[in-house]
Amino acid sequence: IMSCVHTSITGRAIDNELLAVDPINIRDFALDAYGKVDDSLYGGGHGMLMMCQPIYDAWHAAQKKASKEPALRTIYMSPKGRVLTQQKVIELSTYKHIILLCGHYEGVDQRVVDEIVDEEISIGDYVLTGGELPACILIDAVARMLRGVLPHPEAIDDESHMHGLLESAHYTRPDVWHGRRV
Ligand code: 4G0
Repeated sequence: IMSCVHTSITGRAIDNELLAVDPINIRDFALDAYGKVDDSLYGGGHGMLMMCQPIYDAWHAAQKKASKEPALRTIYMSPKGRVLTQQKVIELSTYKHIILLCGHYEGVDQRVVDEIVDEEISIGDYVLTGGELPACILIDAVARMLRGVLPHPEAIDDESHMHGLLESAHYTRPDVWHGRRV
């Protein structure tokens, strides 16, 4: 599911060691033989939730991998979070390490969220089956803000210029196409 980050500009950033993405499978931290990481809702109700223990153990493993210093930020990809903005993307691009927690089903037991998560981020007001695609989107948006990732960095960094690019139409050759002039 995370293979998209290895394509195109983010793929080249990974090859050039400007960016590293290291997925950790929470199922590997299950204690039983079946790899059980989910359970039914406490007190009843439909749906499944991800359990505290496998997530907490996976988070510890991620922190250990993120060099000796602790990861600077743990972000939970959740439709309940604040919607991602370019300003937030720029802020996140200043962190050396980010742990992205991706839940499935109805999300994650709130106690482990309270224990490990610094910030809850959404990519938009809709629900997906898991947080991995939102994580890929956050990774892509942050990656393009890192020095050396974009071939023409003058096209990004200052926001006024970015707004200019978003607001006006742009053209390339040929100067007439399907009867439409540049
Ligand atoms: C946490 C993020 C995670 C809670 C994740 C679902 C959309 C987004 C998940 C839930 C996600 C987003 C409460 C259903 C996993 N879907 N918009 N799915 N609930 O960023």
